Amino acid sequence: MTIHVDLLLKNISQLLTMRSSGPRSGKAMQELEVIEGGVLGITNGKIAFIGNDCAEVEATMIIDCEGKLVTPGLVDPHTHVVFGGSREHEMALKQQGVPYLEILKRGGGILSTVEATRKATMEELYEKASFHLDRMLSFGTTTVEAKSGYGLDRETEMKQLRVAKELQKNHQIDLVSTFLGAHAIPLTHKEDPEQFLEEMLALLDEIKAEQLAEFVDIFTETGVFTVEQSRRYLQKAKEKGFDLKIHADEIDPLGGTEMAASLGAISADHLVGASDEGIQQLAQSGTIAVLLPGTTFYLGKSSFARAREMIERDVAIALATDFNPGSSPTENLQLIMSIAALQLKMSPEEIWNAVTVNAAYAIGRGEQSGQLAVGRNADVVIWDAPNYLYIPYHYGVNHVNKVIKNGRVVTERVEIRE
Ligand code: IZC
Ligand code: ZN
Repeated sequence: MTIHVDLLLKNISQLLTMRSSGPRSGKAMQELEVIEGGVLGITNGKIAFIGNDCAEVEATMIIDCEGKLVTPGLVDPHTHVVFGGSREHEMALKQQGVPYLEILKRGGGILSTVEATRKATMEELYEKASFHLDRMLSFGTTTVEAKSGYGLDRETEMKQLRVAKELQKNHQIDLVSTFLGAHAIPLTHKEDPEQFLEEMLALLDEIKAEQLAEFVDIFTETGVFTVEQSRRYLQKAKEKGFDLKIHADEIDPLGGTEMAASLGAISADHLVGASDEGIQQLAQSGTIAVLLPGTTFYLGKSSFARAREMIERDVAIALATDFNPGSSPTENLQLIMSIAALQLKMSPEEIWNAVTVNAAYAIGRGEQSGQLAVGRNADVVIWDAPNYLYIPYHYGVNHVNKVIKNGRVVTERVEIRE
C-alpha cells in the first residue's frame, strides 16, 4: 500500500526520533533511537511516517538531506526572552569582581532591566522579543518557555505577559508562558517583601482568566526570597491551579531543591548548589531538573550543577539557555549542549534527551513536541552534521541547515558561493 505525504525527508544519515513514553530519567537518558538512513514523512504539519525506506511513500515535495543528521526541533525550557534594554555595562563590574547578587543589591542587575522594561511600550517589547525568538529559531529551537519578572508591578507584569501571548499567537516558535512576578524585590518594597508577594499573588486570578501563564515561578535566593516565603507563595499559586517552577539553589545553597520536590513542582531550575538530599527528593517527586550551565559559565563560576550525581540517582535532566540580559545573554542552545558535555560531563545521548523529550515535558509540552513520532508536531531540524555526536563536539557555531516548524521550512542556511 502506498501512502501519500506532503513533505518527505530522505537520504538522512541519522534520524533521531527521540520517541519516549515520558521524560527519561537516570540511566534511561542514555537511550536514543537512531534510524540510520531513515526517512520522515510530514502531512498537515504533523509527523505522518517514520521508516527506513521510501519505496511505499509518495510525496508532494521531497527534501534530499544528502546524508545529514535530522532531529526534533530543540526545546528551550527556561528563558526570560521578553525584556527591555540590555546590561553590557555590567560586564566590567563583574570583571572587577563585583558578584551578580551584589550588583542586584546596589539596584542594578534585574532591577535595571525592570526599569527599562517599565519604560518600554508593548510594541517595543514585542519587536525586541521577536528578534530574539527569530534568532532562537535560526539556531534550531522550535519551542521555548518565556518568563515575566521584569515588571514587579501590576501594569508591567501584565504587559510582559500580554506580549508573550501575542508572540505565541503570531511567532512561528511555540511559546509557553510563566509568571515570574517574584523575580526580585522592587526598591519600593525593600522593607516589606511579604507585602510585595501578596501583590503578585493578587494578579493570579486575572492571569488565569486571560490565560496569560501556565506556570508560576519564584527566585529563591540570598537577598531575594527565602525558602519559607517561596513555599507559602508557591503553595497559594498551586491552590489557584498553576503548575510550579523554581529558581532553586542557583548561587547559594538554600534548600530550594527540597522545596521544589516537596511541592511537586514540574521543574526545579539551576540547582548548582543542590544538596544530596535535594537530588534524592527530585528523583522521588519526578520533578525535572532544568540545568543552565551557560549561566554558570557566564557568571565565571568554577563549580557546575552535579549532573552526574543527578543521573546516578535517577533524576530527569533538561537543559536550557536561561536566555536573559544579565546572567546568560545567548539564544544558542547548541552552545549549551557543548557546555553540558564539557562541564556537566553529560554524554551526547543524555544531552539530546535533555534538549528534546525532557525539555518538552519540563514545560508541559511532552505530548506535542520534543519527539518525532506519528501525530506529533512536525518540528524538525536538518543539521549540517553527519551524526548526533557532532553537535556538542563542534562548539560555538550554528550547525542548522534547515528548520521545519509545523511542517513548513522556516529557516535555511544561506550559502555564499563565489
Ligand atoms: O535578569 O539577571 N538569575 N534571574 C535569576 C536572572 C538570573 C535574570 C537576570
Ligand atoms: Zn532564570
